[in-house]
Amino acid sequence: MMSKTVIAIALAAAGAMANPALAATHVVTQSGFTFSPSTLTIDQGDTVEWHWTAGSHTVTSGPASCVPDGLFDVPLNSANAVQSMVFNSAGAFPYFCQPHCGIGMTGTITVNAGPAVPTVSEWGMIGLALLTLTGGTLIIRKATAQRRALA
Ligand SMILES: [Cu+2]
Repeated sequence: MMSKTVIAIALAAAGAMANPALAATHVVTQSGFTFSPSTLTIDQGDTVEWHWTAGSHTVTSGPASCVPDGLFDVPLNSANAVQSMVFNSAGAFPYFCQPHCGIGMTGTITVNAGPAVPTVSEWGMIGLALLTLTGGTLIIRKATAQRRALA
């Protein structure tokens, strides 16, 4: 049934547009010789901010064996009190503080894969297909229904 397919696509498109994947910012605080929280799970595209409180530290990517893997390595000290990183790839990202890794100043950011979001050109094609199939009436009806549902 053509009309059911069109409605399904329109609903999916409206739903995705009403609830865009909002990137969040998470804070990891340096507390003594620990990162708090030491393990953090985030979504793809989220930002992690490391906040310094005292001493001289680093945020250095690499496993708890304290060998840098070269992904990132930034100071966390009075002159660099906030370090911010965006994680665009899914996976586990262990890190440590270079001076204090040996006494367990380590952490891990786990990045969950986000849902596949259509690209701008894909949205354009969906819109064009809907206009072609419906002459625009279905989109207007759906938009009106959505506004009523939100009110
Ligand atoms: Cu440290």
